[in-house]
Formats: sequence, structure tokens, C-alpha cells
Amino acid sequence: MTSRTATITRTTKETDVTIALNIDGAGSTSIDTGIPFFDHMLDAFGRHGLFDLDVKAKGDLEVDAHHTVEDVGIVLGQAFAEAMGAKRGITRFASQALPMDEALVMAAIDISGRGQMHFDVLVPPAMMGLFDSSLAKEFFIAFATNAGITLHVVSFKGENAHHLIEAAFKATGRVLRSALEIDPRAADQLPSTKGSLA
Ligand SMILES: [Mn+2]
Repeated sequence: MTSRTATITRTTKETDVTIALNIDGAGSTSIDTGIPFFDHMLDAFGRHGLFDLDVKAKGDLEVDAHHTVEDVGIVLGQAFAEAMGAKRGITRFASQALPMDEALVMAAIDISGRGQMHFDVLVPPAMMGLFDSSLAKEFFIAFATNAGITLHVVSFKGENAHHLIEAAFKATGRVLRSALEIDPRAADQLPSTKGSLA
């Protein structure tokens, strides 16, 4: 198998983001976005996805965290799209219900080639340091759209914003890992009846 890696840099007037990704990694992460709670979430995502993930972002945090969170989502999505490559032999579908204390969040994924995010996590308004809880949805929309995946993240229950958001990131890491796993029974096939996942 060719290596499933990508390094992407994106610079705008609002942010400067560089992400290096290895899908077939060991969960080794190095994250610095200037937003400690967001670093914590990306670290959890990488570790539970077993991705090697290096994220460096410098954004206009003097405005607020919005541009930085959204732009990291864009670049992380682009990195996955590039690193997935031809998608031959992948498992394609996965789902995971993930508890974190009182919170229970489900993620379901299709490596479809069509970028769609359905984020139905009922997160109460809260600030986790610089991170406004409403930014979680913005991140996931940017990520799924740019990765070209269909991703549903739904909360069954939960009250604490930190728990709900962390469960969403962990569940997403796990489903991405499972859906991108090479299925030995699939040989080198594309798991699609129409012969395309683009
Ligand atoms: Mn935590």
C-alpha cells in the first residue's frame, strides 16, 4: 500500500495553518492552535483515530477563535481528502457510540466522496477557555465538507459541554479510523457498486 499521508498549508488574511497527517499512524500528535481546549480536542481525535497529526495554526485570536477553528477544519479536511488517495480496499462505513461520563454521542460515517455534515449534538452555550462551544459545529462542517465524507454526529444525552464536544471528537476519530481501515477481504477493490467514491 502506498503511504496515506499529506501535508497542507493554507494562508489567508485571518489564519496561517499547516497540517501534516499520516492516516496509518500510531496516534502521535503535536498540536498548537493557540486555543488550548481545541488543542485538547485535536489531540483526542488523533489519538483515538491512531493518526499521526501535526497541527500548527496562527490565527486572529484577537478577534475570537472562530476563524482559527474553522480554518483548521478546512485544512484537516483537505489533508484527509489528499491522504485517502484512491480509497481502494477501504472499509468505507463505520459507526461508534461513545460515552463520556453522562454524555453519549454517536458518530456514523460514509467515505462517500460527498462532503456532508449533520451535526446534531445538543451542546449548551459555554466557554472552555477561548473556545466557544458553538464552534464545535463550525469545525465539523468545515472538516466533513473538505474531506468529502458524509458524517453524522448525534448526541443521545449529555449536559456538560466539555464532555459532549470531547465525545464528538473521539467518536469521529474512531469512525474515521475504522472506515479508512484496509479490509483484507476487499482485496484492492473500491467498495462501491457504481465504481466511484469521488
Ligand atoms: Mn477533556
